[in-house]
Amino acid sequence: MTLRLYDLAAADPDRRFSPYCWRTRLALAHKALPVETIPWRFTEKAEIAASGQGFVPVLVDGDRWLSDSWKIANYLEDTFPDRPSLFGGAAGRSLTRYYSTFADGLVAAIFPFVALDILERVADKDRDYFRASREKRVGMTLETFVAGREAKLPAFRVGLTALRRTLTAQPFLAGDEPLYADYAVFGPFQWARCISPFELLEKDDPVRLWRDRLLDRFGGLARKSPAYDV
Ligand SMILES: N[C@@H](CCC(=O)N[C@@H](CS)C(=O)NCC(=O)O)C(=O)O
Repeated sequence: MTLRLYDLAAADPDRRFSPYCWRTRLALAHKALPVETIPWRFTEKAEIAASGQGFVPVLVDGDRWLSDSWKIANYLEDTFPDRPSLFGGAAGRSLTRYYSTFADGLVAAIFPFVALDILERVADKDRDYFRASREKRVGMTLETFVAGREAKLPAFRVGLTALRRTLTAQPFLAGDEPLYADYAVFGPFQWARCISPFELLEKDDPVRLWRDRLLDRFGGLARKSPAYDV
């Protein structure tokens, strides 16, 4: 039975922009598992109610409804053990949890650069919900939150130093070939380029070159998705 994935979409249903859904999509591709992706909007909570919560990714495997990208990655690893491993063993699984958590922090670090760009591109029916829920979260208007973003860029880029040094020494976080740790960290960068024309990474930044290598994986799965050339 084909797997189904509820995947966050903008007004344009082909513009998929969730950092968490991108992790899952690359994990499914890594395991060579075909998936039907279903465009989902923030306010379509009823469509994923069977998962018992209101966030995507939601993966449907037969009568099983799974949520949370980390749980889904573990489910895929355990359910399809004969397919290429996402973690590279038990120690790899534990270490990957750190990368996944680190990547959650990247989502928060990138949000001040892209918050208004998201607002402009979400479906009409999502706009009020997105503004209200995010302004409550950040404690100010999105306009104030994003103001002067260029000035915040140098500190953001310095914050990527450990990532940059690692990716200067080796092509992927997992070594010569990517594993889920790479997909987890890639998600926030793919989120940004799918929803915002703001240039987060300099063209010759090793982090950007690594991101671009991942864009080309799986027949260009992530590169083919609507995005900005930044
Ligand atoms: N911990 C979750 C986070 C998922 C998440 O935050 N998803 C966002 C989309 S990027 C969402 O569905 N938000 C719904 C909302 O804000 O109502 C995971 O790793 O899957």
